[in-house]
Amino acid sequence: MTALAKLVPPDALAELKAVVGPKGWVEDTSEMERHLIDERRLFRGRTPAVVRPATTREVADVVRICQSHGIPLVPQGGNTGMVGGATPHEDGRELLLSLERLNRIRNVDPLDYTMTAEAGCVLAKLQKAAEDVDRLFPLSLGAEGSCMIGGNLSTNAGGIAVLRYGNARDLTLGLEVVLPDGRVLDALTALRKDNTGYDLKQLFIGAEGTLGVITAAVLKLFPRPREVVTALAAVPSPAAAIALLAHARQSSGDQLSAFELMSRFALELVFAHVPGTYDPLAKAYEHYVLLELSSSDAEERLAPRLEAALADALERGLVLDAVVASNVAQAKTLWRIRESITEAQKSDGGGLKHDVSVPVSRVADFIDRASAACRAEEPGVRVLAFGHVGDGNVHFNLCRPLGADAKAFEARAGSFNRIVHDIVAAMGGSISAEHGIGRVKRAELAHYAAPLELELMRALKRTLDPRGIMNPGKVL
Ligand code: FAD
Ligand code: 2HG
Ligand code: ZN
Repeated sequence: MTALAKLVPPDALAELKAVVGPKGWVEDTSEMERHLIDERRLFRGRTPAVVRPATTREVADVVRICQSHGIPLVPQGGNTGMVGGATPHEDGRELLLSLERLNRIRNVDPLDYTMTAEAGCVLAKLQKAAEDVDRLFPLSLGAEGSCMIGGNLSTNAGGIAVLRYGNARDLTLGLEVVLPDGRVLDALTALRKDNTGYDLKQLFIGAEGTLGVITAAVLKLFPRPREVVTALAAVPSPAAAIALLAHARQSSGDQLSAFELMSRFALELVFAHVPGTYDPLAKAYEHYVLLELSSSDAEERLAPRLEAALADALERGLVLDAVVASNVAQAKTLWRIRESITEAQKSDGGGLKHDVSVPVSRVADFIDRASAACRAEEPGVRVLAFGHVGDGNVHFNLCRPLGADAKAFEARAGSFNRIVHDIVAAMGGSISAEHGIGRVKRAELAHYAAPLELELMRALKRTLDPRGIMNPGKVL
């Protein structure tokens, strides 16, 4: 008996193939390959087939058929997730549900400042569609050329613009969801205010495909920035970076739109592994901040404002040196350094990731304590701490000691997790600020979440998905 026949009875197979047609059904192993390895290459999953529905109706029919036969499904968007949530398990007992053909922009409404897009739309395409009508869709992350809005919403993605615009949840007005029994929850409202009972869409945002399949969303748009100014500032310490954050917020007329911390080690990894990147400052410093001001008013004159704020910070000892980008190309060069850190760590051989958040005021203390504790555990460990510190979100990543075996180092994830996450928990922080739980952090969620929280999460899962077909073994 084939793996497919073991999972899908013949009548269900015929029904599924009839629903999605030949373009929507993939069994060829080489074609399936790109769906089966996660972004970090932590998992290599198996599945007998990838199902690729092209409409909400098709998604609903696929889910209904699978539910009635008890066939588990793993939804997948751009497969850029960091926690293995979109990868099927190794036993091949799940179908992979790719949303990539469900990729129409249904409507862009500049008057309402909204856009209605299907789950498989690539994020960069949505940013462009908003720009085409002189609006901004502000969700922005390094993977924007390949991640999809359904995946962004299912992970409640953050990124570099959360400081001004909020995360994916904050950018969502309405949602269309196929429930685990195949019914379609049509909550595609563009309303800014709607207090008619429970806000059901929130259940599915950040649920990582465990409660249903997001098929479309109504997203918020904003005025398009016409004046943007970007700077890289060398700072003496993470504590100085946080003081600079408070200063820049106040002195910029509330125009601060991004504030990212990077260490010298992060920059060096990028310069070593990412062609075309180079140090924009003459001297090397231990810590850097990439900051950006933006305004929809073209006459705002943000550059002199930022220069004045940086000069003031220099006098106060919060900044050691800085470069303000004088054109768009220079700004892109600065952002490229920041956005390439993930790729650089991957080229260095991977390592461990802790996507954590603490109150903004405790970021520096967290980095100091976690770095010292990890170095005490393993003196040669290379700490790669960077991230969206304007939101209190640190990517506290670890690279193996030089010369050490990559797999052996990864195998120590459990001990490093405990060290880092205990410090986070003691500071009232979160063990997953933006990447989610997926498969990688399941045990960590079970360890750190309050029993009542876990009980409520399990009750929701049982109520919506009693047969457990939606992305089993993820999150809970
Ligand atoms: P996938 O990886 O395909 O799926 C993610 C999860 O959502 C899985 O559990 C999957 O089952 C589920 N899912 C996908 N689509 C649906 C759907 N339609 N309905 C229900 N469930 C679904 N993340 C951030 O938050 N901030 C960042 O700054 C950031 N930067 C990144 C930079 C790089 C270079 C990379 C590689 C990743 C980055 N990420 C970041 C992580 C990742 O890009 C985001 O989590 C992204 O939102 C995932 O989208 P995706 O379409 O690739 O989802
Ligand atoms: C980022 O902010 C992403 O660049 C990825 O969230 C972080 O690689 C990481 O750990
Ligand atoms: Zn991030």
